Amino acid sequence: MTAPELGPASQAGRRAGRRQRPTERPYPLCPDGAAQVALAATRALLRTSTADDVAAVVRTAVADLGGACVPARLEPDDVLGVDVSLGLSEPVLVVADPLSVATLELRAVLPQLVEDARLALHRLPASAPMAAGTRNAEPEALGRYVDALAAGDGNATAAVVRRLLLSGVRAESVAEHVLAPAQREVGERWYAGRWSVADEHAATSLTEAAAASLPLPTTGPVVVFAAPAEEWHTLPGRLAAVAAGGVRAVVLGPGVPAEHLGRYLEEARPAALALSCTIATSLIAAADTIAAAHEVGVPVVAGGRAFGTDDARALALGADAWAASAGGLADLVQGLRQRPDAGQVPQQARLADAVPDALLLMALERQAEGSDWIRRMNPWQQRHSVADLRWIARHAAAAHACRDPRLLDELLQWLDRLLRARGVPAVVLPDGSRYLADALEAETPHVAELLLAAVDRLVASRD
Ligand code: B12
Repeated sequence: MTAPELGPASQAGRRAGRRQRPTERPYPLCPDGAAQVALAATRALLRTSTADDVAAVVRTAVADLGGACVPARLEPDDVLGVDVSLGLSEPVLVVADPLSVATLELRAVLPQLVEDARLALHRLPASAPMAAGTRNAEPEALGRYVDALAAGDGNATAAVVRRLLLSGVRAESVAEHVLAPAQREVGERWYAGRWSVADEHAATSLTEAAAASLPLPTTGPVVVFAAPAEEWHTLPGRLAAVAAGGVRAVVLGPGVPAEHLGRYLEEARPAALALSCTIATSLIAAADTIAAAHEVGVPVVAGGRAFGTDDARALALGADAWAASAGGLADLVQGLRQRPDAGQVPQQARLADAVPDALLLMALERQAEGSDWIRRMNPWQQRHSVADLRWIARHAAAAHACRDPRLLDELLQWLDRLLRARGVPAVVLPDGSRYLADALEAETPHVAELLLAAVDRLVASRD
């Protein structure tokens, strides 16, 4: 039998360039017998205080029983079919001579040993190894996490996160490379009609728990993470906060009314407000939030999906800076000053944002005159159509406020794919949007004009 390959923990330790413990035995040498080795290993597991310790006990026990640990990717022969990586590294298999007593003993002892090691990992204090995190999550971790989400297995999602942290992965990387892309995948599955709203909620609740288990950065200037009123997407802000190394992050969670946030900021006096916006219908409220922060002298960095891919929307709404991700926030916040020329939300944008039901119903009735499909809708579908029209009007309002017509293009493309995937005829969206623009014309001509131009672009893009 050859000498054992590097075990999982020492691989992780080397990659991270972390301090290596001396290679002392984690328990005394046992004279003979698998039962003695198993007992000594279990006792040693009870004394472990780090993930490296746990992995070392397993590795030593495997060696004492006459086996060796080999990374599965090396496709070793004579494997016993047990992964002893404990999720701390890539899969690691145990090999032993199939004609030896070692194989019999390992078969008898290994399952319980691995189970005991898992329990030992579970009771380790989360904080110490987290603080030592220095490396990024491997891409496979995302796959493991999404599989656990899809299975609705909260123990498994928690275990993936915990093992990543225990193996020295930075909390920032767990947020940015595992939880955030996993949630985007959740959104894709719902959007494509593969997952119901209930499936999405079930998965999201597991990620909310996982995100809450990640430590927030605590050293540096205080940055308050908040969302404007009506914004329910709290995860983006929380994950951004976890990833914002070099600041002391305070997370307020779901949308806060501008006036209340202003009062809070006046007391807290943070270096900056990090404003997170995911849906464009909360952008006008975001402008109010920015104004409230400015009133008490707090500069604002805007971020999140709704602000798009450059600083145009953020600056038009009065923010002092925009960032695509929270990684560079600490530098950005240093010396961040309130801009003197913060913008105003145009009156027409406010009117269209608060579009009355009567106007939406009028647009739908006019559309029904020329469309059998709309006339045959049941009351539930009608309510949905009115909601869709409101959604479009509010995006047009936000596009006007941000002086960014791309915002409407994104919305119409998104709705077009969504409605078509759910069997709605292709003509319904452009027709409905045009009737809506007609209805908006009298009070909010700029908004109506923006909408009509965007519908033309949508139709042209289909040809
Ligand atoms: C989970 C979820 C929800 C949950 C939110 C739960 C929660 N606790 O957050 C609930 C069920 C409440 C929800 C509701 C809705 N949702 Co939703 N939701 C999602 C989903 C699946 C995941 C959100 C998420 O966490 N994303 C992952 C985050 C981490 O990524 P991120 O947003 O890019 O954020 C990163 C960066 O942008 C940055 N960042 C974020 N904020 C900030 C701030 C600063 C200052 C900085 C520097 C950086 C930064 O850091 C983050 C971490 O990397 C998304 C899909 C998606 N693609 O995101 C849909 C999604 C956002 N939702 C969508 C929709 C339509 C809705 C609803 C309108 C549905 C409905 N009909 O009711 C409502 C709106 C409710 C409201 N008023 O806000 C659409 C939006 C489409 C559009 N055109 O705008 C999406 C894209 C789904 C889809 N595929 O179509 N949703």
